[in-house]
Amino acid sequence: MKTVPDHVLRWPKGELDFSAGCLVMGVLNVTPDSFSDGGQFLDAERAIAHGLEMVADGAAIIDVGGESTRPGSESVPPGEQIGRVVPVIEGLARQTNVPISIDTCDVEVAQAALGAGAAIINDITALADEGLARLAGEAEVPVVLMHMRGTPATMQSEPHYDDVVGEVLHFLLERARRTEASGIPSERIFIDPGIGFGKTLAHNLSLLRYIDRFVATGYHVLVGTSRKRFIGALTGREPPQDRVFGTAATVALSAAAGVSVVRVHDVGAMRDVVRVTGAILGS
Ligand code: HH2
Repeated sequence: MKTVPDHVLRWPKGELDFSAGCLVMGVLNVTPDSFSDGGQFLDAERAIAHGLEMVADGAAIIDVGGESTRPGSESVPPGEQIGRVVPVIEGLARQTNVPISIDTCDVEVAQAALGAGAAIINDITALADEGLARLAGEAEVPVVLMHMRGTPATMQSEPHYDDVVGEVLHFLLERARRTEASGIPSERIFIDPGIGFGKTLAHNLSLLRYIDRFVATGYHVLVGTSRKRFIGALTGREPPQDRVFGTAATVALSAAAGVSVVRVHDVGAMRDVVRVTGAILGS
């Protein structure tokens, strides 16, 4: 087992201070069709304004994406993703020092985003493309490795695991070690169980129930539950914007288990949740 991650993570393009506990990553989808905020921030000026609002609300990272990965979604060509995200990243990078992550599995998109000022790569395919691992190593940026079963188009068709926690953990550890072997130091690697990506309600609940096993690996852990469908299934809440309190339960438990970052839409509310949780824990 590894040691607990250091409190301040520094790299050439940014830093993250974990000394007060769990940090909040704000979601900024520059897409017409994301499950929760699709179409709201396709206009670059509106997206930048929303990003800055999330910074003011306490976001420690802004996660910019140009492609929806909701269940059933189809991929968007790299050129189109670049056209959506680059102006937004440039605008945000000019106006805030908060690190910006690019949510992509495409090398071309990641390269353009890093050029525009992004400082973290968030990859839902856990660097399946080794070119992306090389790029992250050369750019010396942290990476988020997320677990997914299948692709967004197919992932929710009867996902099956014998031991979901063990299998997801095994996959992420294997990818994290491969990423370290490609030259990215362990403290810059975040692992993420990929809530809702090829998982049933029961799978999502098991992964959250045993999230401490992910934390025990010593890698930083990132969890993205915000407004997701499983919360709707548990609460009967529709539309996704009505799932804030359900999200809060997952955020409090994640923070209490030692998760480093929660990826959320409702930044101000979830910042309060992690603050109070952290204070109770004494961090
Ligand atoms: N979830 C989504 C997208 N990217 N990245 C990480 N690391 N972890 C996640 O859980 C995660 C993610 C899906 O949520 P959202 O971006 O709100 O929706 P959409 O994919 O429809 O744009």
